Amino acid sequence: MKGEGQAQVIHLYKSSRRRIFFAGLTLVELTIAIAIFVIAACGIVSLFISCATFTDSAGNITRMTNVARQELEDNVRSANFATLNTYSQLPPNVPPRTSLACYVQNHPTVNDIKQVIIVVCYEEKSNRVLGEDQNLNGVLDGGEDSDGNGRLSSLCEVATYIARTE
Ligand SMILES: [Ca+2]
Ligand SMILES: [Ca+2]
Repeated sequence: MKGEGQAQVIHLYKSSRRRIFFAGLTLVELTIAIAIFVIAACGIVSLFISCATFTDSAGNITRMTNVARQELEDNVRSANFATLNTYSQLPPNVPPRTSLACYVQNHPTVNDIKQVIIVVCYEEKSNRVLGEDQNLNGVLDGGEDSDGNGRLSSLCEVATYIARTE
């Protein structure tokens, strides 16, 4: 008798659990669950897109800084010290959608040293121009000098001093 009662209790317990398990979700609960899932999914997708954009920009900055470094090695270091002056280059000498400007100025106190700053500006896939040269002509035009230093500026710059060797 005791065993039979215990079996009934177990049966009732199992059937109530099964009823709760198979009761399913109401429409409101389902709607809320889907809304939470959609919001979370949108956040994750936008995070992935942002990460891809930042990675692309970082790669471009590295490539364009290397363009500036290559210009320094190829043209500036081998140039005649006396005739080395400010100049700019446009494609095909530099990659497409890119401008390069080389600023040369005499050292304020030492005659035989010149400061050289090579600035590379470029247009990203999103049509955003990185650097102040908004029209990519290698020249500082009106309204482009946003930091007021009197020359083109960019994240992709290489600066050095060249000394007279002859
Ligand atoms: Ca310009
Ligand atoms: Ca500037």
